[in-house]
Amino acid sequence: MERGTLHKLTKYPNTYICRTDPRDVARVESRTVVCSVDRYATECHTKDGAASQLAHWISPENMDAAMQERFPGCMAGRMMYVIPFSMGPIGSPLSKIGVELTDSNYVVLCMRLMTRVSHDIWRVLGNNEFVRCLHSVGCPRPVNYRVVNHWSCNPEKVIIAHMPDDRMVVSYGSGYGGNSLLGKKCFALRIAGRIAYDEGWMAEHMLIMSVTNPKGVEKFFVAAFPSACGKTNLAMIQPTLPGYTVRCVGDDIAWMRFNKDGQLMAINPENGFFGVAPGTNHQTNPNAMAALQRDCILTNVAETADGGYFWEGLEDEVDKDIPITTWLGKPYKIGSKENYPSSHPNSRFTAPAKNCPIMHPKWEDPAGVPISGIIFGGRRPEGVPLVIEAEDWKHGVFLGAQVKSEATAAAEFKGKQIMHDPMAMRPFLGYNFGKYLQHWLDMEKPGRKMPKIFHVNWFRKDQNEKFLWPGFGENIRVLDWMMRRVDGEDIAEPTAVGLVPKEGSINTDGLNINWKELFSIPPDYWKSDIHETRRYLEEQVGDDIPPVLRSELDRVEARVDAMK
Ligand code: OXD
Ligand code: MN
Repeated sequence: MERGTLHKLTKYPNTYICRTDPRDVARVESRTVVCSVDRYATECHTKDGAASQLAHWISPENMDAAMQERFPGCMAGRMMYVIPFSMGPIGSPLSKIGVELTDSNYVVLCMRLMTRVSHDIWRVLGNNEFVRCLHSVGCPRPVNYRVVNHWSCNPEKVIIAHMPDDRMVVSYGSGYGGNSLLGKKCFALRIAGRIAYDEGWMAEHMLIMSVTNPKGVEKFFVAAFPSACGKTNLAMIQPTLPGYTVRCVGDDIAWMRFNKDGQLMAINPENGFFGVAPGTNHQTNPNAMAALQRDCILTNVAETADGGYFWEGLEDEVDKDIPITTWLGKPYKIGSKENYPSSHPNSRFTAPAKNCPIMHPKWEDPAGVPISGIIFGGRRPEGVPLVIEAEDWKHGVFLGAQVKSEATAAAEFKGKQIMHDPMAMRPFLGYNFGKYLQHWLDMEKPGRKMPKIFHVNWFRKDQNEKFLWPGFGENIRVLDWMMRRVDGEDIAEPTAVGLVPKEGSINTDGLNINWKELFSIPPDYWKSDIHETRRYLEEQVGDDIPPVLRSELDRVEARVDAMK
C-alpha cells in the first residue's frame, strides 16, 4: 500500500485492489516456451514443419542467450523475496515443493493465497527434489521510464521459460497471474505434467468437485475446460434441484494417480482461487461471492465510491447510481457506454480456498478423493450437444483431444474465433503432445477402475443467439445424469459421435427446454468439424499421433461421414 501497488477496499476486511500496467493483463502464450535438448521432446513432428501451437520449443543455446540478455542485474535496487511453497498439503506424499525467487511484492502476496507458503517447507524439504522458480518483473532501478500504476513490468522482454529436465521455471517481464505466480500453470501443469509423465501419474487443467444425491450417495468428478469457460462456477455450483449437495475440492488443477486398489485419486495442489471476476455474481456463483467477502486481492476490477469492488455482472448487486472508477481509473456509471467495460475482461480475484463455504472436508486429504467421472467441455455455440458420453476410455481420450472453444480473454487472443484446446491443455503442455496423449491411453490397465469420460457444452445457442440451456446451478441436472450413468443406468443411446441421453432421461422439470435442438447432431456440421479436427491433429501432432488415437479418429470419422 505504501508503494501504491495495492489499495484497500474499505467495504471488506483485509481486501485490496490492484491495477496493473494495462500492457500486462493476461498470460502471454506466444512468449511461453519449453526448453529441451531434443526439439521433439517439446514439440510434435508437425506436418511440413508447421509452427507448433501446442508447445513452443526453445533450444538450450537460445535459452541461455535469453537468460543472459535479461537476468544479470535485473533486480538491482529491488527487494528479492524467497518464497518456499508447497503444491498440495505440506508433507503429503502427493505434494511437491517449490522455491520462487521474485522481485514483486504482489507475487509474494498472491503466492501466499494460491500456494502453501511456510517455514515448515525447509524442514520437510530436507534433501528432496524441489522445483526452482525464478521470476523478475525485469525493471532494475533506477528506472528511466514512467512506471504505470506503480506496476513495474517489461512487456517487450516477456518470456516464460520452462526447463522440465532441470525442474526449473524462469519468468521475466510480467507480474500477472500465470506468468508470475509460478506455482500455478508453470509448475503445477507444465513441469508437473512432465514429472507425472516420468512417474506414471497425471497433472491436468481440471476442477475437482463432488455431488451428493438425495439418497446420500456421493461421487467425485474432475472437469477440464479451457481457461475462462466456467470451471470455477461449476466447481462451486449451488444446485437448483432439491436434495443435491455440491462440494468443491479445487477449481483449476488436479493431480491424479491410481492407488493400489486401481482407484483414480485426485488432489488439488493449490490453496486458493485465481478466478475470472466479470460474470461472477450471486446468481452465477454465490459461493465464490461468499469467498470474496474478506482476505482477497482483486486485480484490474473497478471500484465503487463506497469502497467496494465492481465488474460486469454485478450491475444488480450494487446501487445503480453509485459512482464507479474503472480499472483504468476513469469515471463510470452503470449502463453507460462511456468507459465501458469497467473491468478488464481478464480481471481476477485471488481468494483463499478456505473462504469458500462449500470446500469439501477432504479437500486437503493427503490421499486425495476418488474420481468417478472425467468431464471435458468448451464454449461451442453451434452443433455440439449438451452432453456426450465416451464409449470407452480410448474414445474418451479422443473426445478430450477434440476439445475446441471460443477464444477467451485469459490469454492474448482476440475475437470469438473457435480455437482448438485439446484436453484444455494447449497453453499448459510441458512436453510433446503426442506423448501426452499416449500417456493418457497408457493409464488404462487391467485392474484399474477407469472413470467414465464425458463432454459437455453449456453454451449452445439457437438461431436467435439465445442459449439453449440455462447453465449454472441447473447444470446439476447433467451431473445427476452422469452419476446415474456411472451406476450403469440404461439412459444413454448411441450416435455417430458418442452416447447421448435418451430423450427425457435428464430431469428437466420446471425448465422450458427444446430437447431436440439441444441434443441434435447436425450431420453437415459434424462432417466438416471432424474433417477439420483431422486436419488439425495431422498438422499439429503429425507422426506423433498415437496409433490408437488415429484409429479412434478413423472410426468416428467413418461413422460421421455415413450420417444422413
Ligand atoms: C487460469 C487460466 O488462470 O486458465 O486459470 O488462464
Ligand atoms: Mn486455468
